Amino acid sequence: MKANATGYKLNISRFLFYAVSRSLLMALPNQETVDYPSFKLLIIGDGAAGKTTFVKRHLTGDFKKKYEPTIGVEVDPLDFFTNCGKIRFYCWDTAGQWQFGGLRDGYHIHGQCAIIMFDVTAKITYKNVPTWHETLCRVCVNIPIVLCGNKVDLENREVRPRRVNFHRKKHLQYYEISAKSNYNFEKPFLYLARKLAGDPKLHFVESPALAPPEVAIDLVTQQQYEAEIAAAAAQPLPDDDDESSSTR
Ligand SMILES: Nc1nc2c(ncn2[C@@H]2O[C@H](COP(=O)(O)OP(=O)(O)O)[C@@H](O)[C@H]2O)c(=O)[nH]1
Ligand SMILES: [Mg+2]
Repeated sequence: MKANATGYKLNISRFLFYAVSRSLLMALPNQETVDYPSFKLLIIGDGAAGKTTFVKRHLTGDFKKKYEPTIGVEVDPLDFFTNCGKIRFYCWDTAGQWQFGGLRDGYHIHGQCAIIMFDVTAKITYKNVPTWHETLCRVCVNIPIVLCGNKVDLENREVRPRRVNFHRKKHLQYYEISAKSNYNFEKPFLYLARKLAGDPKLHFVESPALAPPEVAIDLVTQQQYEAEIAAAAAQPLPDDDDESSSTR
């Protein structure tokens, strides 16, 4: 981000210094680093939730990705253009071999923000969200986190929108997404960018180049789901701790 006529608040300057000075910790050793704010973004969640598909929608990131076979991780640098300049998320995406044994703490270390993804058509992937969250929070204390329910383009939904409560208990942001249709692709990144910059008004001024949608989403149904989520948010949290116990 470069200073311009509008000037920035002190917290933005601190944010710039902090973000740039740490950039070497978040890219892989053989990976390009840049002189604008960059953040290590952890993408976690059950296998087949759609994490890799999601990250690869961003075409520039996919082009610049690096794979580290020894730790089984791929890091895709995703750039976004904001009203304060460029911001980069180094997206750490695990290869499948860790799915069953859990992730090592080394993967999480220096994580500055995270996306926890589940598949709305597979209830078990939502049920496992608390475990992913707990593992993450053991290493990364107080980082901004977005919960994403992916594959909302599919009709065989198992996790009803109003049953998604975990984010409310833990003060995370929640978005419904469909990686294959690009639905809400930018929302998680915008939320994280605003939190990291400490500027709730930060906005994107240019859309990133995305892969063309592979499927269409039924927007009328999805709007009903979004309304259901908004209505549920206005209700007290249900008492039962097992938020995935029912899909109805
Ligand atoms: N219909 C649909 N399928 C998806 C979507 N995202 C991912 N998939 C499919 O789900 C499967 C698992 O995706 P992948 O990205 O490999 O999951 P990962 O293990 O979490 O990285 C693949 O067959 C993807 O094509 C989506 O938004 N909609
Ligand atoms: Mg994957």
